[in-house]
Amino acid sequence: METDWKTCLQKVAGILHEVGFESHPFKIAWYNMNIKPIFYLDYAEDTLAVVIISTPAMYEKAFKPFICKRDCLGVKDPIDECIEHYFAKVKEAFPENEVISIHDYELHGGTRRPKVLVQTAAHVAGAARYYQRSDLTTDPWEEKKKIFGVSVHPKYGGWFAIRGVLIFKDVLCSDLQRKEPPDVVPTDELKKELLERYNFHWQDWSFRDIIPVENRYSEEQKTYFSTLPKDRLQLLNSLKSDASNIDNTL
Ligand code: B12
Repeated sequence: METDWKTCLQKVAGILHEVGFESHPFKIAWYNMNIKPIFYLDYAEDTLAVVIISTPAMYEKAFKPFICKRDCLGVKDPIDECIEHYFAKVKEAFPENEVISIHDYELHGGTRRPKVLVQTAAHVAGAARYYQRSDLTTDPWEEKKKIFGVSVHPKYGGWFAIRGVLIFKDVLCSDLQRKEPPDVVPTDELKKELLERYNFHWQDWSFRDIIPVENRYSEEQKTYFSTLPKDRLQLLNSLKSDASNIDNTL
């Protein structure tokens, strides 16, 4: 029997939302129409895809319990391992369907080109607006200067990450309605400020507070992310010794 896209979305949300993720659907056609052909996702236009965002709550609700339950040997990045665990959980819930997952960090061999442009995906899904220099009416930077674009979430500003996409290869969503991502950074002045903070001062976290937010990363989470991956093992060990982090639902 053909799977209904609405049922798919409900199931995905049921697995991910309680542990601090958001899921937003989009059609493959919406994604492909914005980008250069070299980045296309090669699926039928009406194929259902879902972009997965981690909110500030993911660290406490998914990551800490995951770390306490598993032996992370430092082979892979523990955050990546945790996200992979949850993506796998979603796939397991769809034994009848072919679900393809692409993580934000996956690159094509050789070219090192990202397999998915998650900022574009989150924009077309209406989840977080992607601000680029081309959005400014007057471009204030030197033409040759590389200015990276940045996504802003209506509730969490810059306090989130876009973890990847799930593609339901055999599920079509012809009647899915497109939602415009809210333009929460409406003026040229603020857009310029956002792009400057993101490109030149990203380490001070300030681009994340470009708009008032509902929730941001805890101090502990900030410490974790600002610690070099090679030094994170010690932090992880202290998390493990705190029994209050243990959750038996994994
Ligand atoms: C490579 C990479 C880097 C590289 C290069 C940055 C770059 N943007 O190219 C480096 C190492 C420098 C980097 C650094 C950082 N990164 Co980085 N990075 C990536 C990664 C893996 C790929 C980006 C990329 O190469 N894109 C390819 C280029 C060509 O894409 P593009 O510029 O968007 O161009 C497309 C659009 O313009 C589109 N397009 C054209 N017209 C239109 C119109 C519309 C309406 C739309 C929607 C699209 C669109 O078409 C183009 C393609 O043809 C992404 C994750 C991912 N898979 O997307 C994270 C990502 C962009 N990074 C992220 C972050 C947070 C950072 C850092 C702060 C470090 C960190 N991890 O904490 C710094 C900040 C940048 C800085 N000041 O240095 C976040 C950004 C989150 C956000 N809020 O936007 C991402 C999304 C990772 C994530 N999981 O959330 N990063």
